[in-house]
Amino acid sequence: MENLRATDPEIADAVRNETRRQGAQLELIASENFVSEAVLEALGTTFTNKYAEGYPGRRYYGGCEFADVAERLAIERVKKLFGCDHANVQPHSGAQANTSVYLATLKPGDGILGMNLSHGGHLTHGHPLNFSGKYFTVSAYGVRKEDERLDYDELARLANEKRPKMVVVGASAYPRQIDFARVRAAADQVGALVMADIAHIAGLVATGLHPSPVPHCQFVTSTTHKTLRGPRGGLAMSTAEWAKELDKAVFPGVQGGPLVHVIAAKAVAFAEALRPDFADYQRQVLSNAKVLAATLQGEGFRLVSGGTDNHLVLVDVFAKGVTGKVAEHALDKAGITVNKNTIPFDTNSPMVGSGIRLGTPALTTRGMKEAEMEQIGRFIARALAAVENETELSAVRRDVSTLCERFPLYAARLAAYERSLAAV
Ligand code: DSN
Repeated sequence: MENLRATDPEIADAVRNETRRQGAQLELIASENFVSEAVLEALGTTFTNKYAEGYPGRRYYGGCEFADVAERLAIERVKKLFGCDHANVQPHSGAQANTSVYLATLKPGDGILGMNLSHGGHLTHGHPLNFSGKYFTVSAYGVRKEDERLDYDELARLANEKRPKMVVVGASAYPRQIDFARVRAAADQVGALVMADIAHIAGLVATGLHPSPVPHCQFVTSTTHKTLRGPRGGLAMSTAEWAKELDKAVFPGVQGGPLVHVIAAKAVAFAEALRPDFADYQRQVLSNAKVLAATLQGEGFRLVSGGTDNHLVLVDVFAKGVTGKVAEHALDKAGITVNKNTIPFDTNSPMVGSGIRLGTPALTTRGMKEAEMEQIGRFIARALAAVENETELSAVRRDVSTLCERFPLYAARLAAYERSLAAV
């Protein structure tokens, strides 16, 4: 980072410190991951200089021949990964992908039926504070109180009663598999379209470890940076009949120029996801989540829905007398990064929450396996039993550091940063 150091030492320092931080703590945020060096290289390229409004072969700017190469490769690889008819790789984020689908299909005031955020859904699925909740008439389904699993009967009943134009399915804090065929059947009763947002589970879907929504939904959206382990960004897929409308909605409907360097990095990540070792990685993500869940249960924690079928675990810490907010803070002091989360039927506000959400994608990328998950489950239990005990939190932090040192992250990159900054 010689140039960065010379031009902007403050940012160089922040980059070095962030790289150190990622390696020195246990990253359990379910929506995060660590991209490969190849993805990072593609992100830091001259493609960032290029305007390429339009699509491959029909751009509004000259000089797009290599941007076309990158975008065509990204599209082909998505189609191979998910078996979809059509893919648009330009959305800057998952929220932009969802916005584009709404723009392609709905008019202001139309009805959407989405999953309640506090039951595990997402802001863009109709939350009142999000544009989706302001521009559309929203009804929300959730999970059953008795087993905290998606209530497909309620979803079907609401679809019949509210007659939405679009049913949205997908979640950011739901630890179980989703039955997309059942959602489509409910939507079909009233002629509604279905959009599945698979941001969290995309890597599992791509490797066949979670049933695919593609055969059941007109639209499938995702981010590219969670289980899929690509750069931060979005992705939208559709059936052939909606391809034109979707593309028009992404550009010029919602966005201007695409981020070509990010599209190139997405293409690299999709190539990585097509390799057989990516399926091994996803299998390990699942196995690690199961072991982490079982360890926490063994330590007396209640898990929402009693366990996990995917990459994440939602822990009801309030049942043990600690709020999500306090738990997040204590774990942070212990070197374990998580996010507080509401749990279904929560009695605490979203800023406090009764739960914490834990995910295994990032630590699995780092090479950690079942034995480390057991160790981490015990670290979490120790920290949460001592949320006000600084001495014990520091002791857990030391144990966390010892574990982290066994699984170096971006080691060569970090060493180069250190050398470069030491030379100042
Ligand atoms: N903020 C993301 C998550 O953490 O799941 C969803 O957009």
